[in-house]
Amino acid sequence: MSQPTTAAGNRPEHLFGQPSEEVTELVGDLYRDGIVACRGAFDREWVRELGEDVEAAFQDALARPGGAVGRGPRRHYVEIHPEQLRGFADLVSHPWVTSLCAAVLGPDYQIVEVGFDVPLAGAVNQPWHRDFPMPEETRQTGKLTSLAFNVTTVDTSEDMGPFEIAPGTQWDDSAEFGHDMFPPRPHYPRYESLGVRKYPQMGDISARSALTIHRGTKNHSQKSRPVLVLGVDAPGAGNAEHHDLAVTKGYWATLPQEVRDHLSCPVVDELTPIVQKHTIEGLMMGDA
Ligand SMILES: O=C(O)CCC(=O)C(=O)O
Repeated sequence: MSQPTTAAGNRPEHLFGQPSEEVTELVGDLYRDGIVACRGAFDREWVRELGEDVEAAFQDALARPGGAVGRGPRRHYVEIHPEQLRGFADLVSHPWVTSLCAAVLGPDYQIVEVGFDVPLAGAVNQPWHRDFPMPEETRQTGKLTSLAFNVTTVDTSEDMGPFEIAPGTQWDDSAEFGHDMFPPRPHYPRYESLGVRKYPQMGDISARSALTIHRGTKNHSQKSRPVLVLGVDAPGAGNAEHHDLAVTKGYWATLPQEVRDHLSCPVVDELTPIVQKHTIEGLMMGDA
């Protein structure tokens, strides 16, 4: 059993436009670590509202067949439509989000996914994983073609089973990864030695490559730890086909042009609740 090799790129040679020094440094950190964060991007009141909207969407999804998908025991994932969140336009207009997307993915970046993970009390360690296989373009050129933003709706503490991520492993490449996403168990010591647990607080945003190897850990508390997921693609990255984002005509009319420019989803009379299709089969059983 051999350890993973590292793909071509871990330097941000693919910056779009002429970002400020601050954004250039941020992109450098993202290319190096596979994850970056913006502390206190929103106030707690904004996050409380987000938490209410996520909870309402979660209850709605649980009540519908196929409304929520398992991500392991006592863990759920739900994909939703943007207008289910009162704060959607604020989030996707936040300068930290827009400048990072533009610099990494280019000016025509596309929002392809809005959803949330809910690890409940009793959720167990997930297997180490990435969220999808490494795209051929990334393997060949070292260029990241998508970003996943996360916004916690609660203050994270150690007992809540924090998100754990192994910085730098977005470039790991191995024929031994199950489904090109799951490092086999003999690789675990590498991820355990690199792994960093994250304790985001209400108002923080993180951005990561979904390729950076990570896992949700065991929730020892009685609390759930809902976290919003915003998926953004470079043009042609292809993740939109795994998602069912749509907006109503009425909602579209309220959106500023700068937000519309990054939503290429259908504009419809009425929303259809999303039947989840982004299953990650290897996560269903949990790990330990
Ligand atoms: O626990 C988390 O915050 C993330 C869970 C996760 O990585 C997943 O379900 O794919």
